[in-house]
Amino acid sequence: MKRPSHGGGWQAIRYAWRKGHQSGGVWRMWKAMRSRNACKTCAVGMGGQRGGMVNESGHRLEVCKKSLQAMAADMQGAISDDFWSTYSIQQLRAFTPRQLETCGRLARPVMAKRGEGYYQPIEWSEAIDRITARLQQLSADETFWYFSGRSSNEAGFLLQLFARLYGTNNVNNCSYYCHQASGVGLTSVTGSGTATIVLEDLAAADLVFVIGGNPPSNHPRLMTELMRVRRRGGQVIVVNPAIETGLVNFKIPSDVRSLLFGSPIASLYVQPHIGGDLAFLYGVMKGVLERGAAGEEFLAQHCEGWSELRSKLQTVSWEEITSKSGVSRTQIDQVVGLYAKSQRTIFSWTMGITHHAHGVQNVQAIAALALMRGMVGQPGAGLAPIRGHSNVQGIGSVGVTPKLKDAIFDRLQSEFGVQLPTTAGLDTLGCMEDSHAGRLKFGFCLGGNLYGSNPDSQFAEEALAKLKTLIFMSTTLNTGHAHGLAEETIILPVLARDEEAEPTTQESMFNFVRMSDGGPRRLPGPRSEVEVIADIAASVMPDNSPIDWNELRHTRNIRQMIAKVVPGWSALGKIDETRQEFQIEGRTFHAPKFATPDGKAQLFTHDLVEPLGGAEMPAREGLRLMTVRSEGQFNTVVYEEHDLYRGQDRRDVILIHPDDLRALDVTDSQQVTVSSETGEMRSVIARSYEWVRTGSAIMYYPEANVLVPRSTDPQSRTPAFKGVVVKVNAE
Ligand SMILES: Nc1nc2c(c(=O)[nH]1)N[C@H]1C(S)=C(S)[C@@H](COP(=O)(O)OP(=O)(O)OC[C@H]3O[C@@H](n4cnc5c(=O)[nH]c(N)nc54)[C@H](O)[C@@H]3O)O[C@H]1N2
Ligand SMILES: Nc1nc2c(c(=O)[nH]1)N[C@H]1C(S)=C(S)[C@@H](COP(=O)(O)OP(=O)(O)OC[C@H]3O[C@@H](n4cnc5c(=O)[nH]c(N)nc54)[C@H](O)[C@@H]3O)O[C@H]1N2
Ligand SMILES: [Mo]
Repeated sequence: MKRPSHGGGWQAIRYAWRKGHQSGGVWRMWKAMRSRNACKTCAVGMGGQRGGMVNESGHRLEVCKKSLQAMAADMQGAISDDFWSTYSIQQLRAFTPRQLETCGRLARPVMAKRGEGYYQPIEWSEAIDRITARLQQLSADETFWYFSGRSSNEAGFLLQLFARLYGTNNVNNCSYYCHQASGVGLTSVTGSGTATIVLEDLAAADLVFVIGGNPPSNHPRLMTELMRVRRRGGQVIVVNPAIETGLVNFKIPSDVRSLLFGSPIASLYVQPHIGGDLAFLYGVMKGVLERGAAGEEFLAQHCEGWSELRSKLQTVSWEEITSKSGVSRTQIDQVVGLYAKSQRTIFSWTMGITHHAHGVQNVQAIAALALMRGMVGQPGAGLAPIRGHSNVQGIGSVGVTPKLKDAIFDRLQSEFGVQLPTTAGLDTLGCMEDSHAGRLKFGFCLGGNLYGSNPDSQFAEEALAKLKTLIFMSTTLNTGHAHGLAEETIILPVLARDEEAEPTTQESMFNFVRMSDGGPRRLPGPRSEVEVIADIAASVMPDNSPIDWNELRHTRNIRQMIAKVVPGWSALGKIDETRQEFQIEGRTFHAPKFATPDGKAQLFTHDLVEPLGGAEMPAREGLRLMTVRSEGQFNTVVYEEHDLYRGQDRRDVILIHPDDLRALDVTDSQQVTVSSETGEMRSVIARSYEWVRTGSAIMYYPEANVLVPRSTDPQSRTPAFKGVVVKVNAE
């Protein structure tokens, strides 16, 4: 398979037609895509109020392959009852992620008991009775509650409320494996953990940094904005150890000129070492300082910590910067040149920044670089972590975190007369570790694939196997349902957000909360997430609860509660009448007044991190591995085995620079064993890949999680999914 010269284009449009036909006709798909429901994939923030396939700032029609894939998956037929007696769990374990996803929609509750070898369909009432009995036997801190960012604000709020009234703070969401470092980093700097800008700001920026992300595949709608920046004569600087096709040239399907001729995206492409961003960012800061381009007045008036940072920049040597970053002085100077000229710069980043043991430091350094030239706190400039799951931000806002914000905690207690637990709650990896140690007995997963998304797959499987009971609320099958089983595992089939009888709400990455209308159910079996959670809660706490769980079977009543307790969300109380989306107060900074106690932004100073294994590690001793998504997957859900933009026809590959392959004495497409301190993968195909920098290698997640150690960033507890040292040996 050849690597294409551009991303997007006709292939995306052809794909849309094909998917349309597969899901019962192009018209059926068109209607589903145009319904007023927030997009199911990334969090760039589409749809809802404005109808599907329209972007957040305007009314422009956008085509995104990912949302078509997610939609087509939800439009599949039901898994039939005889499926469960035909395929044993052993057989399901041999299914690929793609095969599991395409088995169809989950339509009946099923249960697997260890030793029986098969899942068996059970009635809803039996499922709820069993869950109730288990919870009544356990003490609350023997349980944990994991949430993926696919569910609604209402389902998230309700389940965390139940878990806390049951008595535990072991409540967390997939953000701990994703943007937690952005949340922690940004909060430490601006006092608020999310983007400081709105989508319109991108239309005013003259320079955009895209650091550690692959938006052509993962946030395709952002590509339109990047194209426009270039068309206006602005610049885009990409920082990524790998050259991603679509970041060089992209054909935007909804733009005729771009579709025909392609749009250049990166004006400058910087390839640091994996993990070399911190040193690179310090290099740019040092360059800005030396050039006299620092905004001294802004720094004095609106920031704390400048004198420490300035002396660090004065003393750190260029030699240390270039060796630890892997970026030449000449290239750093080019970046400094573009940045020093810019009036309005936006810094965006994703997992290449957060999936490191120094993820928070990376984010603080990006923010410091921005603040150095006053690029936070004015329109058209700012900080934008590009979020993952479509509602991961909302789930966090409404309280799905181990520690509730003080304001939510206080208001819940005072407004509703409830008693909340004060014990420390566990984060996601903490739950896995405590399960492994036998301290936890019961897990509840609202969506997601906890097994598949974890580092150290072997450990994850063992940890979940030690649980007595594991409950999933899911729409389709994934590897977790085959590999991550407890003594007793129950899967409850739920509706997707566009099939809900009642509206739900989601929050976009730019802090807009909007309503999804829901829609007609496609299958008779699955139930609404909110109804199921309310039923379980009512059954576990029948009489002695100050909360009327039956009332909370209706999403409108949950919204009333959220509006009362979550700061900045009061407009949610009126959204059923107004249907008006709203922006959460206090998060966008268009003036340099920050949400910190003194209103100033905080600058942090760091020691530069040495790339794993040392900057000069020879290939024979090890390669730095990043585990990434392909064009055809959404997290642990794989829709296509090939990776279009990287020109790969299969997933069991490791992409290595040709110079490193030569040093390893391995030829293109030869079989190799890849090993790390954590695990080993045999029969991997080594591919010669000139677009990754030497010393680095690429493999696909979730399969490569066998190799990823459980080392985390101490500040955010995010695993270093992009910081793994592996050895590659020919077989
Ligand atoms: N189609 C699709 N869309 C998605 C998802 C999906 O799986 N599929 N997932 C959603 C979710 S939950 C998320 S979090 C986002 C993820 O969006 P991304 O962060 O774009 O996803 P990854 O595939 O993890 O890509 C990481 C990128 O970082 C680069 N990188 C790796 N290590 C480093 C490093 O040390 N420094 C720098 N500068 N770059 C590095 C890689 O080369 C790659 O281009 O996408 C969301 N959208
Ligand atoms: N090695 C490595 N590991 C990683 C990453 C990496 O880059 N490298 N990325 C990390 C990141 S950024 C993330 S966000 C996590 C992802 O972690 P998770 O969110 O846990 O995983 P997903 O694969 O997105 O979960 C998909 C499943 O959600 C269910 N689902 C889909 N829609 C709905 C719905 O509407 N309701 C409910 N209840 N269920 C639904 C389906 O059953 C589907 O199989 O993985 C992390 N793990
Ligand atoms: Mo994510």
